[in-house]
Amino acid sequence: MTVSTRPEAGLLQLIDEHGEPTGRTGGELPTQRLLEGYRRMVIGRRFDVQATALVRQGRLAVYPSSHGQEACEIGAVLALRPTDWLFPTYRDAMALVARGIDPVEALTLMRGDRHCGYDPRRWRTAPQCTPLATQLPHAVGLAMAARRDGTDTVALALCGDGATSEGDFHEALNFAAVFKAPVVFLVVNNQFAISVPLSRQTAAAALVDKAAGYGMPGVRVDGNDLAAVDHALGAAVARARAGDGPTLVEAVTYRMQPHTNADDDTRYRDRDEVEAWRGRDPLARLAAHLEHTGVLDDDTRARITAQAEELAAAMRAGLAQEPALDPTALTEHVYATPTPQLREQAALVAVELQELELNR
Ligand SMILES: Cc1ncc(C[n+]2csc(CCOP(=O)(O)OP(=O)(O)O)c2C)c(N)n1
Repeated sequence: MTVSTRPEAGLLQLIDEHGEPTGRTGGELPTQRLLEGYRRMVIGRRFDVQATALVRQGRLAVYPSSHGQEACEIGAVLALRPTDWLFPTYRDAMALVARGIDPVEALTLMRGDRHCGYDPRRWRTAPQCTPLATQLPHAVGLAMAARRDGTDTVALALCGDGATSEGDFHEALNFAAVFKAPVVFLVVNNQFAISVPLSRQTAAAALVDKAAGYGMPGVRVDGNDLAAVDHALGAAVARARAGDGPTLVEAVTYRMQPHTNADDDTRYRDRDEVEAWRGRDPLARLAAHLEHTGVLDDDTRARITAQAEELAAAMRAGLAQEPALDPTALTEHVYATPTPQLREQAALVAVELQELELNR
């Protein structure tokens, strides 16, 4: 079974594949906000293309591309205030850059240097999560703690379609719904978990149907339509902030590239299917819409392209430098107060390093 047999009914779309408004909400589309979203999407795609090239040059160990998923990545960041928290996965480096994190720091994990290259507290962005779905209970925990502290902070957690089969996904959603945690779950349904298609991941007609089982609202949006993603997440974040509990948003999109550079997707998916999704490109669609409305002209395009090229040049320069690594940092940030075992491990590493130094 291929993804084209999945039901498309109930999909919120505000701008269609030709850039035309669908009139689905009845309201005006926020043109300036969408232009800012478009700017971040163009920069995000340039980041993604550059990161993919840096893998080929041996500068990155691995890179999971989010090419084609830009509306989800940028929509997630647009929905949040700087005081809110983002819980990304390994595929969401583009969202980190859109949040303001330095692109080289955003790629530290993919370089294989450390688990996280940025300060999570400063950016209110958790380290990118590699084990599937474990970021979801973390997001719920942070949201509960923020509420107990008397703040109106919201946590937004991203996960993939494959992550919905993990126990942590169910535990997080159930707990969040029962205790009305101020959290939003954004399932980026890109149709595949490596080689496993959605049809083998769930027997539900749509992932959003899971929301009802936990007693929370669910919205299914066209994940290649920034306006729809922004609209749905805006409402979900406002609901969480008002104390009305969590929402599950399923964004239906497609992974245009292989899972990572280590994967050969020609072995499990049809080229016609990939090409069909190319016609739904989130950037082209929003560009067409913004051109129709007159806010995207040649000058604006040139300015955005220049910003994207500047970022790509900074990535090339930053990743051309050999990283300064301190092996003793391995045991830092594990616990606020290191355990005796951790201190022992740190001491062993220090002794080994000293011996290496002496034998040079
Ligand atoms: C707990 C856990 N089990 C298995 C894996 C191996 N694994 C890495 S990525 C992946 C597929 C994830 O697919 P999905 O959640 O749809 O996210 P996507 O990569 O498509 O963004 C799997 C099974 C893992 N990282 N963590």
